[in-house]
Amino acid sequence: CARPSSSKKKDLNSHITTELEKLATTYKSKNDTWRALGYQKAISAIRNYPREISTREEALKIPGVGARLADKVAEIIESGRLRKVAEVCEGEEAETLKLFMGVWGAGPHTAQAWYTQGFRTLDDLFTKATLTRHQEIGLRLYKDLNIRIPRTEAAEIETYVRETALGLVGDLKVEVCGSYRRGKATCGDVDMLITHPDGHSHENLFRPLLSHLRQTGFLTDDLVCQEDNGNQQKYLGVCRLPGKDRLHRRLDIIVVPYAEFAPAIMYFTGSAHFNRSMRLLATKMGMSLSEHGLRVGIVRQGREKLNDGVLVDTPTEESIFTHLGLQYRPPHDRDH
Ligand code: DCP
Ligand code: MG
Ligand code: MN
Repeated sequence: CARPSSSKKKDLNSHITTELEKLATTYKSKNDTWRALGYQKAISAIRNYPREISTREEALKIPGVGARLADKVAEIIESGRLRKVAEVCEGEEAETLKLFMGVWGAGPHTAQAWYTQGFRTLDDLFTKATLTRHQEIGLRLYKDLNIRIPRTEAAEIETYVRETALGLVGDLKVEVCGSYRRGKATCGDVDMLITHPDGHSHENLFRPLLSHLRQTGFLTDDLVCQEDNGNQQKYLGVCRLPGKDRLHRRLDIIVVPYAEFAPAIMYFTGSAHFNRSMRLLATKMGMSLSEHGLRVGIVRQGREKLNDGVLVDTPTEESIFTHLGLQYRPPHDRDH
């Protein structure tokens, strides 16, 4: 779906999309990007379909659903499941790739390479694989990092970071974005965005904040510390709240200038799929949307931008939707 739909629809065909998702995920982990993308497109189309699909013919009429996919839809409608899922997703190779993809820093390519080298368990990776620094952290903390974070704990992490930040610079604006802001019950990580309404006081925060959080032992491992991303500073790492029995949790922090607050919070709230749709729509309208801002009057040749266009003032997320001719969608309505 190129155009983000303006209101949330009930997912009437989740029994179908759930089965197809399993295939898409497995193909992705097998690096069969082409096939994974085909399924992903069909899944989006089926999700946006406003009625419960009851026949093969009906499925076939949905754009993005071809004959072979319609057969699969029919099989799910009739039997509630897909035999191909067992075939493709439940073999030894698929299970091993899934296991290896759980290592932070390992994508489908690496997982496949490890499998080809004969590794089958995490212990094989520990003892025999050549690991990058990220993968070493991902493997050491494998168990913790593969457990999702309950909302309540994400809120505790937020409070911890917020209070540390406010101890350094007053009147900061601190927001948790990502799946948390979209209202999910559990989160893969905590995504925090920090800015300062005066337009410049955010500049002195990034390094002192990180060194404070390290000193207290809250940050346990650094993954990425990126300062050259235009005016935005980005930290990806691992934290752990003080106290007994706490798990290591993934934490992302971005610090942005106030002028970029709206495009940044929109980007960082996601979902990734929603962001892709919004950027695609902007492109079709001769604009360009990023976490830094919305630009109009972009001339393109194929995919290449021939000019920088003109930055428009976007003080709020609402204003970005308006510029794109869309109705506002609150965060909990931005999953697709
Ligand atoms: N993002 C994006 N494209 C990516 C990665 C991220 O647009 N390739 C944006 C949208 C995401 C946001 O950044 O919602 C945060 O990224 P996360 O990976 O933390 O994703 P979520 O918070 O949405 O989900 P999770 O619960 O898995 O963390
Ligand atoms: Mg997240
Ligand atoms: Mn994140």
